[in-house]
Amino acid sequence: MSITPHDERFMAAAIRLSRWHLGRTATNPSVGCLIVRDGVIVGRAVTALSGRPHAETQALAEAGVLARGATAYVTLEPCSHHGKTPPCSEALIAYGVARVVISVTDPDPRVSGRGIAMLREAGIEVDAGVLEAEGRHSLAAYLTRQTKNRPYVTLKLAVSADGMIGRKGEGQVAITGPEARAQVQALRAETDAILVGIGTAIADDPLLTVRTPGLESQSPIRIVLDPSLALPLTSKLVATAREVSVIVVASEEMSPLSSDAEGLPPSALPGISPTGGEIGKERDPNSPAPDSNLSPSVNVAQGARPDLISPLVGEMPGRAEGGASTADMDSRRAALEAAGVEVVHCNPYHPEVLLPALATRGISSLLVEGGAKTARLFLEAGLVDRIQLYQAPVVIGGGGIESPLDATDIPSGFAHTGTLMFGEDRLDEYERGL
Ligand code: AOF
Ligand code: ZN
Repeated sequence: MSITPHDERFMAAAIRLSRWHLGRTATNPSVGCLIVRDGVIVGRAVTALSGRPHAETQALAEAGVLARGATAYVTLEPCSHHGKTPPCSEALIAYGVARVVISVTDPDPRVSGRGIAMLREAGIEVDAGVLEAEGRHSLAAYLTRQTKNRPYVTLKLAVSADGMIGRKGEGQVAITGPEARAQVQALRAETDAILVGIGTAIADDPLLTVRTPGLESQSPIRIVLDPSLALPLTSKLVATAREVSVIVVASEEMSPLSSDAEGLPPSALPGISPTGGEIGKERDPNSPAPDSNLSPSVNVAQGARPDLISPLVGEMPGRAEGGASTADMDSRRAALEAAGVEVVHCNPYHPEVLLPALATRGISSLLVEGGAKTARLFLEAGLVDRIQLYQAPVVIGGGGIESPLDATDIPSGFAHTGTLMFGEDRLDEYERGL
């Protein structure tokens, strides 16, 4: 049977449904499933919070006997593996579904075409690739982590009419209005982690949580690039670290492992990469990193390009990078950890090392929120997938901090994918292909 406009309409609805649990299904993708019989939806579901049960089994349970002879619309190929739950393909077969329409095939090596094969072998008609671009879009975080071993990175910038993102020495300056801020809260809620540089963490003292009523529990993990552990204990981030996780990414030189090793750089330690075994480690910083059970980030870390040394060095004027004594560092680390902050050691200036390490921890989507230097770091590394550029009518005037980009100098490779207005503010979105 060929694809009909009805198929596309139901798939569009399944994709919309899938977005309900975006960012709330752990490492599992948020998948939408509709069971349609004679043009009527008799079962619908999205992957459950935390990732299980999968969408299909719930939708089938709702449809019950009505699933026999029906068509299932699924945004991702039904799974074929016996994981924590039995395979969805088996369930679709058992319920007697006649046809399965799929948007995106699953790159998970345990599935990857086998789900479709199982269905076809059982005599079920399968059509894949329906609204594939839209489907891939809704699964961008999952697909990026699966296929690129890193999170999907969104860079959000709010720029004034005169091209500024803030004012020097003034902390948080309101650039966008309440409607745009509410939209950013919604974006945070569907994102696994949010990242800022230490300059922004100190200057703005941001909370980086979701405060929209009803969405408070969806705050992302908060990450600060903080080479020399300068995050003040009095900051809002540290004060709330026990409610919403905070990870501080410090230089490897600041690692207790590094100082234990009598001057050897961490990468020279046998079997221990600059990142592997560090970023995913348990809280005790004095425990030796295991040299077995290293995370997949090891290879990436060892292949790190040293030429990407950072424009971020100097983000903290007057603070000599690595100038603090070991004892000083140890006590700062201990104080941060006592406050509930997790300190990990990974070169904060090498996103191509940090991102795989975050993916290994199950982070599939990352929102880079500031400041200008951190934005440049990710842009220059070519590790931004989507740019959300808010342009506000506000004028900052003298003492402004220049935006790293505006609508006229979006890096090549990005396509303009839409414009929306939030009050007086204009949001332009640019994306690179997945
Ligand atoms: C589906 N429907 O709703 C989702 C699927 O750890 P497990 O056993 O839950 O398996 C995780 C994998 O299942 C994940 O990597 C992806 O391949 C698939 N997710 N599959 O049939 C769903 N969320
Ligand atoms: Zn499944």
